[in-house]
Amino acid sequence: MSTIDLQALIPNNVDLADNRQLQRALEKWQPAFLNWWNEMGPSDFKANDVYLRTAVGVDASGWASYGYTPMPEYRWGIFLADREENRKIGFGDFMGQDVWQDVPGEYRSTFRRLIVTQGDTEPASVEQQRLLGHTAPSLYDLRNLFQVNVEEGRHLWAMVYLLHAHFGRDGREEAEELLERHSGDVNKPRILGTFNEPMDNWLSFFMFTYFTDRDGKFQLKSFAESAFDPLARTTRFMLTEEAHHMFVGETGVGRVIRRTLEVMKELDTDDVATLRKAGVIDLPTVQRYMNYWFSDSLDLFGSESSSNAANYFSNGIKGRPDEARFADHVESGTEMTIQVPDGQGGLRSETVSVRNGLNEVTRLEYVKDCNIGVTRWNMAIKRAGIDFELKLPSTRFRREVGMWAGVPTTPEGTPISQAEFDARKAQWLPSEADQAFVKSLMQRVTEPGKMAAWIAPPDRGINAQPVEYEYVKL
Ligand code: BYC
Ligand code: FE
Ligand code: FE
Repeated sequence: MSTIDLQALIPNNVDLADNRQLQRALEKWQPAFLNWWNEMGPSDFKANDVYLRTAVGVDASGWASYGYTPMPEYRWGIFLADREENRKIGFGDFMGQDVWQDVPGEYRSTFRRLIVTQGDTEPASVEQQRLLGHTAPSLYDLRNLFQVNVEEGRHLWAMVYLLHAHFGRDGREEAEELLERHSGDVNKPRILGTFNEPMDNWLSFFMFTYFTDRDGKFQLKSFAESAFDPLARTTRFMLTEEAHHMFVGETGVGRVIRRTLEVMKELDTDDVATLRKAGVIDLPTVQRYMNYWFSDSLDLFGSESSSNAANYFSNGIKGRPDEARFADHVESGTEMTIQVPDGQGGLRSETVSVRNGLNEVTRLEYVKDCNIGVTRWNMAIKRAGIDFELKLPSTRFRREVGMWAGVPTTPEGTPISQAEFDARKAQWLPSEADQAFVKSLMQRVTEPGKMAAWIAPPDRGINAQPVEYEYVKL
């Protein structure tokens, strides 16, 4: 097991104290990070005590400690999962060889770009969510928002550690730039599309943590297979934190639905205007927000056919999520079929090598995982005796990256004309009126245990505390 230094300026289990040069470089980056947190992180609430969990180790049982902390004093640390003795590369052309403790020169720029792309999303999400604290539907939710935010901050530290430790001066420059690009900034935007989308309401926050943090899960799982062992170990530990982010999303959307169902039964209606007047979010609107964030997140997997993806896999840089579950770990000469637009308003099948199709393989695994929560939400709707079913749209719907980019389709994935898409868009995606309505519900609730009228209380509190616990001391 690795030794854990919690007293250090930067808590870590990577023996930072033994590498003075690296330690100094990271200690120099630390004030820049804190400065970024203060300027671009959660707006206000800096002095408030928040009931947060902090990573203090990597043991499955006791990795987290809970307690009150003002966010700027959170102990952002560097934690890698324990090293696996004799770990071998599990896929691609170097399958079976020893994993790498350092980056081979020929893959340096590829690794750097991937680590920077991953790192960029972490602070980007904090920036996107910075104003949400002002409209939290409860103290419980406020705490969860801040928990997600500080952990995304730690995920940035995880990537910055790799950049500093393995990429020399280039890595240090990239680490600085990670604090200089900003979500939605016209001159210096974040790298990936979704992370520049504005977020001004909690329904979007829950959809984002359900769908977009889940892209994080799948990308991190792919990195957890990497031949570059420090990357694999870093991302393995990040995944333990990630689970909570998706929990916030799944239970958040679930609670919105539960509250709507209560009012639908109480008033015995599914009339949208009546429900909105009663202050809850009608199910068709939930569906439209789901369509929006799901399709946005699909783009994050890249193009259906990608020579980049083939290169990552062949060279052991990035595997498939849970690589061990696949039968063939080399995929040399194997093929798969993808659906592409035929350019005449229809679709046709195209054969590509599995290596080129890996983004699509990962995307389809992701869709399966997304469906688990949707099924649970539908079960609640069914139990309430209401005839309505939420449904993920086709992976062809509203894409901006890949083969289907810019091809208008119905949510079922049937290609249609732009004119038809524009005419029906308000049925499928949040309209301005939907957005204005959802935003109008966003009023903060600060009494412990109390919830805004549009969301049901959670089943239980955090870390065995009651729901009425004072999760944030305002
Ligand atoms: N937006 O060959 P292609 C998370 C670029 S979320 C803009 O298909 P590839 C989190 C692409 O870079 C997880 N550009 O792409 C969640 C390429 O550019 P170049 C984040 C895009 O390389 C919530 C070109 O288009 N982690 O952790 O096969 C809260 C051709 O594309 C986009 C990662 O993404 C896009 N959506 O795959 C907090 C992992 N998609 O090379 C955190 C690291 C593609 O032509 N990234 N492009 O200049 C990767 O593994 C890959 O870059 C991608 C793309 C999977 C994203
Ligand atoms: Fe993250
Ligand atoms: Fe996350």
